[in-house]
Amino acid sequence: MNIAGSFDEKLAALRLRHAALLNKENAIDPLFYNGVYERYVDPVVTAAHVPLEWQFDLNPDTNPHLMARMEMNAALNPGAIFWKGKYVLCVRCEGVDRKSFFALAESDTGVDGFRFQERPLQVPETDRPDVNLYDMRFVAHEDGYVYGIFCTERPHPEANGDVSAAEAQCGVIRSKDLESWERLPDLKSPSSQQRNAVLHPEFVDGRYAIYTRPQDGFVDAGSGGGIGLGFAEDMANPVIKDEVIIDRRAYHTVNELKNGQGPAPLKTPRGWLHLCHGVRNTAAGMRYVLYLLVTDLNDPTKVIAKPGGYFLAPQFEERVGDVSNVAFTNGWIDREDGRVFIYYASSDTRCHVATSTVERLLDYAFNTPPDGLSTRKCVAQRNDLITRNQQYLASVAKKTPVVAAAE
Ligand code: BGC
Ligand code: BMA
Repeated sequence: MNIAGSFDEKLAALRLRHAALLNKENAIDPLFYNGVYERYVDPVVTAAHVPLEWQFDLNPDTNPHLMARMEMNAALNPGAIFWKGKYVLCVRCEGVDRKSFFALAESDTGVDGFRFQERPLQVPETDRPDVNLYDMRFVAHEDGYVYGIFCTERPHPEANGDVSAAEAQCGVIRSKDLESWERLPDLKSPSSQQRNAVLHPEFVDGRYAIYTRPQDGFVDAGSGGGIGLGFAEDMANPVIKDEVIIDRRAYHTVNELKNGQGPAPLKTPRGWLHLCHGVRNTAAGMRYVLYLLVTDLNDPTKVIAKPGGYFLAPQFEERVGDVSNVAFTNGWIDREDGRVFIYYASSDTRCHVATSTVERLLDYAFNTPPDGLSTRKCVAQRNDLITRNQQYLASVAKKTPVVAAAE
């Protein structure tokens, strides 16, 4: 559709185009199959979904050319929660000025029709002003609050003139209605920087449990061993003293360089189901994929299932964007009927959904061979599968005489 003509004609055309995008029904991608989850044809939220009022000055006196005064660059890494009958995403919106902000978008179906609320969230500050906020994890905790745990970025206090030296910390807000938010002090943990912190939804031995990702530098996990779980007495002043690494990084796996907890884990009959991201380095830069693991219901520091390899990787156009070759997740929703809506972003640019069920995800988690950690072991695992298939197919063939099969 051409956007041309008078101010009013252009605005009408823009509104039509925007409405068509918001009303477009999504469909399961017919070309993708792995039995574990469905992918969808369209992303669920993109920069183009952001209301026109957030980007254009709609007054012809002050904006005669109907220019976008504050363009959007991307809509990515959404936190998610099911709230009052709606699927609610807390989208990381990013303006062309590289500043990210949070905005809630709601849908009735979880796979399409997402609409932003009237305004973005204005997150209250601590006494150390934030420069950039991103990657919200929403969790309804059993203490009665919905917590929003996110990354706050500021210039490094010892930057010494290096304008790219930054410090990442875990910011905390909480609410009872998703409307008014209280900012709590940033999490204090044994690590000098913190990104990808996530609150566990239940108390563990009477304490708050927080997934962490100890890291040496702003980008590098360095000697930080992997995803940690730390414990805090209260959230009004969250301080982690003891922390254990529950999922270690390993050589030549999908999380060799770094990893992090995605959204808060889901409680299932067989354990806490976790979705995580894993990063490896390549000549073309870092590659981010998602993987799954299960921890013990009574002891969430204990991993009881960890399928080998990635669960979801960016594919086709998902591989291209602002930061290419990235699949990242920090939100998913499980419904009472067992359906799971997995929200992920591709290449720091747009938000997608994949759908599955708790039953299928557990089947995947417990019946996928763990990473063999060497070519020899992986070939043995694949040969085992081939042998079992040959035996099974031979046994069915015996029961079904060839003549009958040919008829
Ligand atoms: C970006 C994040 C990124 C981080 C580490 C931040 O400045 O906003 O998207 O994950 O740097 O590279
Ligand atoms: C990180 C995250 C994400 C981002 C990813 C890839 O460290 O915190 O914000 O999607 O890098 O750039």
